[in-house]
Amino acid sequence: MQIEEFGRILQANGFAHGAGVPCSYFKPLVNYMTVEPNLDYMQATSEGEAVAIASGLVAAGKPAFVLMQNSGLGNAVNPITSLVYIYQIPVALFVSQRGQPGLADEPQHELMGRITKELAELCDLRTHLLEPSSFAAELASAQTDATPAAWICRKGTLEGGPKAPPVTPTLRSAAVTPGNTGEFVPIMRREEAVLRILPLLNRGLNAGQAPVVVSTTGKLSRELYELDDREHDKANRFYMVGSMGCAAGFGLGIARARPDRKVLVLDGDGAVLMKMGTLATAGAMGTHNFHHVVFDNAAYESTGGQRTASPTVDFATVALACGYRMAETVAEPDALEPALARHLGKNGPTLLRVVIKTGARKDLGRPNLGPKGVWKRFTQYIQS
Ligand SMILES: Cc1ncc(C[n+]2csc(CCOP(=O)(O)OP(=O)(O)O)c2C)c(N)n1
Ligand SMILES: [Mg+2]
Repeated sequence: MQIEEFGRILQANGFAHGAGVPCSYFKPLVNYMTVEPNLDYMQATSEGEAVAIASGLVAAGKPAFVLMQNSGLGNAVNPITSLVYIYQIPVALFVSQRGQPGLADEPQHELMGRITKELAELCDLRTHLLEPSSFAAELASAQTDATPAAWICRKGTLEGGPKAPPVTPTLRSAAVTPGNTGEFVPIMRREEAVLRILPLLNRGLNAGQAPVVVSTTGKLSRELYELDDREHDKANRFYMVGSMGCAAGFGLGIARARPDRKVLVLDGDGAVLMKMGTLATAGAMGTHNFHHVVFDNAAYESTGGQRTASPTVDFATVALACGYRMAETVAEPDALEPALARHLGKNGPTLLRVVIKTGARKDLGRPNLGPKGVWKRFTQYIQS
């Protein structure tokens, strides 16, 4: 299939955005996108992150596709099963088939080459072989049915296109210093910290000017919901369940789709460590409306308080080293809200690390909207 035809079908179905990790089978497409101004492509650090970014774009009303080698389907299984599946997000996944049975290939592709189609089907993706004769109709019907779908791309299916223009990047090596340094002693529990930033989450809500808030899986989302959503409907909230580590990628997708809105991701140390590559993606994209807060209790608290690697990881320094424009750490209760207000007032990406104690209420509830309810309320809010 000539790449111009493939690109034409994507655009005819409203696709202007994609994210992914390359495979040599997609070289024609990635090259083509470097010269095709109507297709915006984000280089992700993992296929799971690409799925999260594409999901954020779709949530904000922009059809989005993902490119991945079939080896990366393994990296994406969790976001597919616990993000795409539960909300039935109609992302379009293009999965190359290295190790296709009958073709000589490297040993690392053999097993995945054999199970690619079955694995995609097991993940409840509507699965097709990419063929020039049927692709346009299949893509159109997946979009009409709002169904997540995967196309398996075999060697040579996509062809033609331009050569990639030569790039000579300048690589950066620089000492970075966060807005503040030192040792920080945890004082607040997570719920108190969340309570203190609520006014900033809600400011301008009725005028459509509040930040769009994405919160990570676990007790943080449950606390945020209990504090002011259960009783007072807050449509600007997306509570992620599962897809650990994907809140930032999802927020980046929304931020890309809606440059006019501030996106605030409330994350956990364990979740950030799981997909720390997303800090690099955020820095590389330089997304001006992306603001990241990491509630750092040095623990996987939601699963019982097991220790994370965070005491030796300064997320503020890591974020700056990844290209964030501003990063600092806060532990003092009275300093938290002013610090976040300062971040929201600056161009992103910014990162605020909030040092907290472990501990949560015993009777913590769960959003009674359910995932589908959260999705419906949130997408209506952001797309209106
Ligand atoms: C891929 C995946 N692995 C493990 C889990 C189980 N899990 C749910 S929440 C959580 C801890 C998250 O830790 P952190 O982000 O630091 O948040 P905290 O609970 O400390 O607020 C874990 C391990 C999961 N949901 N998904
Ligand atoms: Mg934690």
